[in-house]
Parts: sequence; structure tokens; C-alpha cells
Amino acid sequence: MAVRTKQTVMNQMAKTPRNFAWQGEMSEHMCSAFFEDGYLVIEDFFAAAQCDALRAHAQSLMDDNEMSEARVSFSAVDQAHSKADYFRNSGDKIRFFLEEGVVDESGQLRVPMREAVNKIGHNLHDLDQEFSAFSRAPQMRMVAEKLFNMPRLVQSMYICKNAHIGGEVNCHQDSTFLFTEPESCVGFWVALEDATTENGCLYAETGGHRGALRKQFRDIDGVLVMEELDDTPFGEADAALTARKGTLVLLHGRVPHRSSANVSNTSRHAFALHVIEGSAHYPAENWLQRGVEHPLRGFQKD
Ligand SMILES: O=C(O)CCC(=O)C(=O)O
Repeated sequence: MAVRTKQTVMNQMAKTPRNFAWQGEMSEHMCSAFFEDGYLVIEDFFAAAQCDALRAHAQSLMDDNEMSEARVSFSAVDQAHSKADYFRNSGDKIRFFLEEGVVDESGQLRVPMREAVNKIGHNLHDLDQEFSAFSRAPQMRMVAEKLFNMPRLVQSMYICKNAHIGGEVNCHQDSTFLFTEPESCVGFWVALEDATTENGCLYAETGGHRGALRKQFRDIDGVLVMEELDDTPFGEADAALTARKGTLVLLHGRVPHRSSANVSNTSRHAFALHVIEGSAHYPAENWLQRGVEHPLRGFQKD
């Protein structure tokens, strides 16, 4: 008789995502799968060479950055970063956030800078030509136009998750951090390198976007506060969204998702763009605010 260990029971509960290949359009079938599952995996969305070029460009930004003001480590686990002005004023800038523990007592990096960066954010999509072109690639616009009446690019992040050092991202819903009335946030996450269960791929709770929004990260009189709206625990993030280089993963703003620390020998770089509906109200309590000189833009190129 076969012995059912806890691991085999867990694996039986795992959901295999129904991956699509990009064939030049966001079909009705793909839209339905997105709204049924709360996520959608589209392979071959960007060419490997486009991903390599964006990675090389990001590396050059890291090399150029003097890091003088950038010794602000970013931990998605404890939200300690929320206190730093460096973070809260980054909505209309390009800023560099470091992994936990990479700066020693004297302020020196313990590892080369390219390894130390956790992410770059949060307005790469408007302020940097290469990132703008990648964000506004024709296929990105095609997908956005199927999901929104008036899509607006609100936040972008180059996420490193480097080998042995890249930290965990705890389970969250993106509408916690970017909320509109009515809710509209969708994450466009692109694997710039293969993302596997070993190097920290995304995991999502299939259908979990039909659950309540649990929290809102709000600016209340100048203080960033994580407000609880509903204490229902998240369900199991049952789908491992492994993604070959060039794959787009769409994430509904309500779908709980997470990623593990990267304990492997291979890095897992990704680019994440968050899009909202331009006709929806964007409350001033959102942490991410942009100066009047940086109005939200759509997918049209300059
Ligand atoms: O890339 C990751 O590991 C997490 C990304 C994420 O949670 C997001 O883009 O909302």
C-alpha cells in the first residue's frame, strides 16, 4: 500500500496553471481564464533577447548609481521600509532598494552592488527610455486594452531576487498597495530569467481574487499604516507560476500571491508593472503619489 506523506497530499492539492502561448492577441478564452483563476500565464510574450537587453540595461543603472542615498534596505516581510522617506517619495522617481543585511555597521556593502539590490522602483516606466519602451510594447498595450477602458501605468519595479540573497515576498494582494474606486489594479509581471520553484517563482491562490480585500496600506495624515479590512486568512497559494524567460504573468489586484527567498545558485530577475483604470478615483491615501509634473500616462509612446 502506498504511504501518503504530508508532501504527497500537498502536491495533490497543487493546481497546475493552464499556460497560454502568445499568438498575437489576448483572446476571449485568455480573458475568461484570467477572471476565473485570478492570474494568467502567457509564454513567449517577450523575446529572450528583449529580456537580456533589459537586464543589461538595469545592470548599467545599478553600476551608475552611486548608492549614496540608497542604503535603504527593503524588506517586504516586515514593512520596515515604510518609514523611510526614500521609499515613500519614490512613486515618481527611480530609486534603488537593497536586500536586508547587505550593509555593514560602517555603511559599506558586504557584497557587490549588483548582488545587493532587491529592486529598483517605482517610476521606471516614465523616466527611463528603455523601460518605457518595454512597458509600452505593443503586446502589453493589447493586453491592457482588453482589461481596461483607459489603462494607466502607475508603478514599475525591476525585481532582482539574486542567487542566495534575494528575499521572500510575503503573501499579499496588490490592491492593498494600489487601490482605486472601484478597484482596478492588475499586475503585469515579466520573467526576465527563468523563474522556477528553486529560485523563487511566484505562487498564487487560484480563484483567491473572489475573496475579500484583507488590508489597505494607507497614508493617514502623513503616516503610512497597514489597515486591516477583513481578517479571513488567505487560502493556500496552490499554483506555482513557473515561468520561462519572456513569460508574462498577469495578476488580478485581489489575488493573493507570494514568492520564496532564492536559496538557489541562479538569479531570478523580473519586471513588474502595475496598471489601474484611468477613469477610476485614485484616493490620496494611496502611498504612491506623483507630483503634478508627472501625470499618469497610458500605453501610447511619446
Ligand atoms: O517578484 C516577486 O517575487 C513578487 C512580485 C509581486 O508580488 C508583485 O509584483 O506584486
